Amino acid sequence: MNTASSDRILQALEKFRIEIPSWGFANTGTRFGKFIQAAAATTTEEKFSDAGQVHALTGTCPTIALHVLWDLPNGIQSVQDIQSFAERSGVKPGSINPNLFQDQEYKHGSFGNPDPSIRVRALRHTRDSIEIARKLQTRDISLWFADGSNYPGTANMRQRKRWFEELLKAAHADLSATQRLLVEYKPFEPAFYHTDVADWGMAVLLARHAGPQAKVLVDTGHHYAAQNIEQIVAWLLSEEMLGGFHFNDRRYADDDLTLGSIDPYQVFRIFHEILFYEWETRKHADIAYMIDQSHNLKGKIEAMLQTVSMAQELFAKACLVSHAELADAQKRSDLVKAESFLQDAFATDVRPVIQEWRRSKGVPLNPLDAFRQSGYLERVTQQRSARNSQSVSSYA
Ligand code: RM4
Ligand code: MN
Ligand code: MN
Repeated sequence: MNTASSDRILQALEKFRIEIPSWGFANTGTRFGKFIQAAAATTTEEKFSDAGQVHALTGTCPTIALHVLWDLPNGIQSVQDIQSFAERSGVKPGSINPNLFQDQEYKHGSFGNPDPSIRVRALRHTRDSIEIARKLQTRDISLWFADGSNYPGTANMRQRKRWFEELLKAAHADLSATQRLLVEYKPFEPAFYHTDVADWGMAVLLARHAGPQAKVLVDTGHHYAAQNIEQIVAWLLSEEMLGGFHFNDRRYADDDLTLGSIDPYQVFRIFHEILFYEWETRKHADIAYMIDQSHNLKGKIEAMLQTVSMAQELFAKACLVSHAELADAQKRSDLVKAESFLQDAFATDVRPVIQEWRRSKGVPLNPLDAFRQSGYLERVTQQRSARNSQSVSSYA
């Protein structure tokens, strides 16, 4: 690789940050059961500690996404605890995720629930979450709704859309100038007939209706199998509606597998669309890169380290595409040449440059090896195993 290319990667890595989810360090499972890991985090403090390890070893993950119900059990009263965990662990709170799906009251939905008192409750929780984000000085409030129905004829879809419009607008009115609402979509699960915010088009309409600080969040696992996600990304960029990502990989549905484990080329193509947009428009795409994975078989910290390295690699590869040459080949409809710019970039081994960057940052050249040698896992396994053997109940 020539110096210009490696400089490009080094510069890009300097700006590349990815947020890790607190729930990725806790015990999780499938709907058939949960396999407990002796080293899993059972308290928010432990989740911060594990996230701190990932950041210390990669230099790339300074923030941790929080789920209000799981990490701030006393709502706004828990803010002080979060602040002290953040100080101790060296990672700051990141996006705040209200939980509008787990309480029994949300059985028939939250913002789309036909019972007005449940809708009021859901809005109150969202407003509290905005307040929590303000107190923690974090920018994004990330909304995912499980709302939907299982059988035809059981829900008034148009009415529910109106309730979503109304409540998202009310939530938006609470934002301070620098905050954002991110609206995530998902085609199915847990509802299996209709989901209220099922795709990016619905998310865009709702976000636009809510106000200028509402944007769309793309969870890469929330699409039908053959969908062209990078085209969705390109459209959202062109509409200035792309707010962030929940990265993970999938084979069948919302599998939450390790990023790039199934289809690394797709993640590369997503990064490419973003960088191509930035080159063409000379604008900075202000996107929150976040991971949404919770592993029930792989070691949680190891899986996170693997993910962060993969994200860096795929982002670095995407940086190698020569935009001017690509645009020229596209103009001339030189299909083979145009495609080869992507293929060549994807085929390049960028790992030596990533190691060079790590050396310059004083972080280990191989974060996974360094983690295995650090003794952290053995230490927490000893400290946490007794508690983990008893905790089989909560999701995260
Ligand atoms: C959903 C969605 C949300 C996440 C929950 C746990 O499928 O991806 O972003 O918060 O799972
Ligand atoms: Mn998600
Ligand atoms: Mn998901």
